[in-house]
Amino acid sequence: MDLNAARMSTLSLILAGGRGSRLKQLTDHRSKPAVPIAGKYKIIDFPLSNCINSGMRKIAVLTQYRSHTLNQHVQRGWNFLRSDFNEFIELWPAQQQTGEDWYRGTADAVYQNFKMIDQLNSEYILILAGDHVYRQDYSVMLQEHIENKADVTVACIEVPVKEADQFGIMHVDEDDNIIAFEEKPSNPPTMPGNPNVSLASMGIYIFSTQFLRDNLMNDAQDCDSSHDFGKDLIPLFVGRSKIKAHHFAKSCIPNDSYPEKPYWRDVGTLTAYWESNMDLTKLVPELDLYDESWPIRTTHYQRPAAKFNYNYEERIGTALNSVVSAGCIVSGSTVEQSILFNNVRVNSYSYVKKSVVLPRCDIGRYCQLTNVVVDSDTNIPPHTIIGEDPVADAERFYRNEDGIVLVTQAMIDALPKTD
Ligand code: ADQ
Ligand code: ADP
Repeated sequence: MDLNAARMSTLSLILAGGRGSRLKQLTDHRSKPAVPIAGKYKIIDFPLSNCINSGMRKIAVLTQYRSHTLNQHVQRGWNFLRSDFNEFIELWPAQQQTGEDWYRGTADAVYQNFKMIDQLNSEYILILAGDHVYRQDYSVMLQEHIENKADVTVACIEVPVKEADQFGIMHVDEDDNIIAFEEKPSNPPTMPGNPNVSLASMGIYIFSTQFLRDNLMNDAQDCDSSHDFGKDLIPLFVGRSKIKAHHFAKSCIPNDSYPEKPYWRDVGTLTAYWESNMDLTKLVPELDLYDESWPIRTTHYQRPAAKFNYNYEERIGTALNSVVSAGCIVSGSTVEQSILFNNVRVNSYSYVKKSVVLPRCDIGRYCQLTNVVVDSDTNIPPHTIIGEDPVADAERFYRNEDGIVLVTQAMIDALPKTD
């Protein structure tokens, strides 16, 4: 089968059902793939765009937890594929198809949809997480999977050993056969000859459909399984099946300025989320959102352009090293190294630094925000200072061990009223 036929015979499943509780109140009302990121996107726009750009255009998004804004986003912005060309993006919500249970884990989410999967007669299944920020050509990984005649191929990337307990960690031989795999090990093994780095699974898998079907059927019957790819299935294949590693560097779409730095982030924690937004305020970010050959798409609304009102007397009213989205007005205030999502207002004499302000927020006059993530639809009252006093921040808002403060409208509403 040539690569084009193989692409057409690949079904992409985006796992988008998890809560992502380490993002704290950001996932109170929405699932992690629906969390806004990088000024105008939602996290799920990255795997969806990668699929479209890779020519994998049969896509199902498996949803479960608090999926309203995710559904709305996919329905409104991602309904342009043509079913008469056999291309589609569908939402597959958990619907107790195999019994009483909702999706019990990532593998169970796929298992419960196998009737629908079988109807599509795809040779290959690409499994993706809905919560990673990166640009990847999945067809390069597919080609490797086919050339290797693998049962399953797992995408991998080198990560610092201090972060390795957050990932599935593997060992490979000189032919990239996976010879050991442990999910989130407390004592992560490092790569041979490099004690600072471990080889992590990116949670991106290509399966040959028949192999996946057989193994999911077995897993579903296993009472001891948590029905999770990383915890249960992938470790089981090691030593028994043809399980190969695919190095992300081969299929990453890099920024031309950093060809040696493949950019991939699992924005699992508040700090990782804040950092991946901050990455975009760098002079030349590693993640190139301006590369028109690999566009990241999203749902569009009609909005006016961003506006900046300068106070000539006080010499304030600008944004420096920042990403400012459509519909924003920065008025007589300073925004530095920050990301303003759409329709944000920053009012006079305020100073917003190293902060991420989600859609439709209003920052009142004389506020100072440093290292803050402001959830969408939050009105920060005038004279609010956040990021100066760790004790006061932790009392009023959510402040993590890295000093990142998360503010939501519910937290503002709970503040004692001052007249
Ligand atoms: P985690 O990121 O911890 O590890 P998990 O939290 O299970 O894996 O999430 C994977 C994806 O599946 C997410 O997009 C999530 O939304 C979705 N998901 C979770 N539960 C679901 C459910 N019940 N139904 C539908 N979707 C669900 C995984 C691998 C590791 C690997 C990391 C890389 O297990 O081996 O290193 O991804 O980030
Ligand atoms: P969240 O902030 O929860 O991530 P969204 O930003 O996707 O969610 O939007 C929340 C709600 O506001 C949704 O109902 C969405 O359709 C609506 N919405 C967002 N932007 C606009 C807009 N410019 N015009 C009208 N409705 C909008």
